[in-house]
Amino acid sequence: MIDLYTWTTPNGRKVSILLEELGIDYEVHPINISQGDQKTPEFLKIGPNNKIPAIVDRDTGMSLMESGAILWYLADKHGKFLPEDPQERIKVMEWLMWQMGGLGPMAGQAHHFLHFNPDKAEYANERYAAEAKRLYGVLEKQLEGRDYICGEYSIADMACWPWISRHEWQGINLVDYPNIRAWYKRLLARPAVQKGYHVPKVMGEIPEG
Ligand SMILES: N[C@@H](CCC(=O)N[C@@H](CS)C(=O)NCC(=O)O)C(=O)O
Repeated sequence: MIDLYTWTTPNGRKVSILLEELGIDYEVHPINISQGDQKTPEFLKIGPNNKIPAIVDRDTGMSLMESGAILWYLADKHGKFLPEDPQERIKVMEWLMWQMGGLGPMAGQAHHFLHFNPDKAEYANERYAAEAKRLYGVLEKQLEGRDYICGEYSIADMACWPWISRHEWQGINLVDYPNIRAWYKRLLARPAVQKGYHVPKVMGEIPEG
């Protein structure tokens, strides 16, 4: 049994999507980051960086923060969505790191400047719009001739997909990225992705792409 501390954001949804894909029991603990729940002493014992997501594995008592580490831990523990072959495995790590260090942080900044604070900081608007386009270009190329980012469906796809679901906030039209659009819809068709997206609560329709 996994305790999942999460909210309605891309980083949280990565983990709920994987938990749904694994089909394992988990209990959701909503951490409303708009109200500051992530800064309470109780939460900080589990997530010392005051950010969601975080988990506690009741089998071991271990707590874990950072969505990339959580995805890796759960996939490794259950032997799914992570290849056994060492070279294929490290390619999944490579794209997981690309999401954690590139797509997530840059798209997150694009949300702040382009979606929440538009037309107030020209330099930042241009910088993050251009960086979003660059990153989409990288992913578009990687998906050429592949159904999934590393060939087989893996935690690299689950890490990237919730960020791509917010493409409109990043000034991106998926029509301009046909490989990403087809991949986006491929994942959207999966019941576990739809269910995981709506954890801890429904926030409207999932963008269709
Ligand atoms: N690198 C972290 C980033 C987590 C993160 O940025 N979480 C955001 C929501 S998506 C958050 O909890 N923000 C609350 C805050 O910064 O106070 C991860 O991937 O887990």
